[in-house]
Amino acid sequence: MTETEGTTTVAEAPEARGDHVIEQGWAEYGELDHAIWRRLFERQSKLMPGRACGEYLRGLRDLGVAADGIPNFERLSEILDRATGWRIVAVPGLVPDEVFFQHLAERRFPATNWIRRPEQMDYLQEPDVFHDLFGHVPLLMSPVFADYLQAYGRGGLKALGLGALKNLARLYWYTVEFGLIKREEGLRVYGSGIVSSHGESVYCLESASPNRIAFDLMRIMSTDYRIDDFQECYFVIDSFDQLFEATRPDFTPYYQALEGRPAIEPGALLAEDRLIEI
Ligand code: HBI
Ligand code: FE
Repeated sequence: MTETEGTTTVAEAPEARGDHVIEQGWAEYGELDHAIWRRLFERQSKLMPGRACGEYLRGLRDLGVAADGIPNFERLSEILDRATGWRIVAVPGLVPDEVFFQHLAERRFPATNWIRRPEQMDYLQEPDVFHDLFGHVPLLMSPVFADYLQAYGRGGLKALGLGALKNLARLYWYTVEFGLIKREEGLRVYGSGIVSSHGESVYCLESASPNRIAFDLMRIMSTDYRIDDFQECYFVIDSFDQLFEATRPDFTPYYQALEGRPAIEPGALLAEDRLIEI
């Protein structure tokens, strides 16, 4: 059912509830949808060994996120639930912040149910089912990361209450979406925005142009980010435990300290930044 408000047409998903959850509509996917998934999956899977962290690779393997077509959320949720208590719910796209955080706080990952068009193979602004399933869901099989994302959801609800959403959204962006992690064998990717992007999976580890800065919570929560191009800086954690420990405390004093501080430009490099060499 579509209502037209003034000039814009607001497509109201008929079965959307207050939490914006809809049916995935797996049976409605056509051959083209599955063919786009297969192409994206094959191209990205080839890139991941040697680039994505071990927890991601094991999660992808254990989820059996099959190359043969868009997976069924219910089936994946059974596997995910057994591993870390998370489930996947279908949503029509980006949902309001408080709805998003509420889902995460209750271990539900909201995954978009549509897939990009052929002309969007290399880039699309809004997360589609490939970004959400291939990018986010495999790491949710890892207990420490699963705990972190639930803590992020709880923190988001609090940040909303304190008017500090911008600071917390930066943390999500520079960790969950574009985070790098240091390993014996070198830097590895854990960020979903990178893992689901063909170009950025290579760029983030090999290009000399972006800054790679050691994880620093206040620095990250002060730094703006771009949503329309490769990142100009990446933040590197030593371990998921480091990330989990750093974000365990109550953020209220952090938000107070950040109040009124000017944002740091994505490409800026500060004297106190500890640069990580590739
Ligand atoms: N909604 N479906 C969906 N997926 C997201 O990743 C998402 C969202 N709404 C808000 C949001 N992300 C971010 O703006 C918050 O992390 C701040
Ligand atoms: Fe995402």
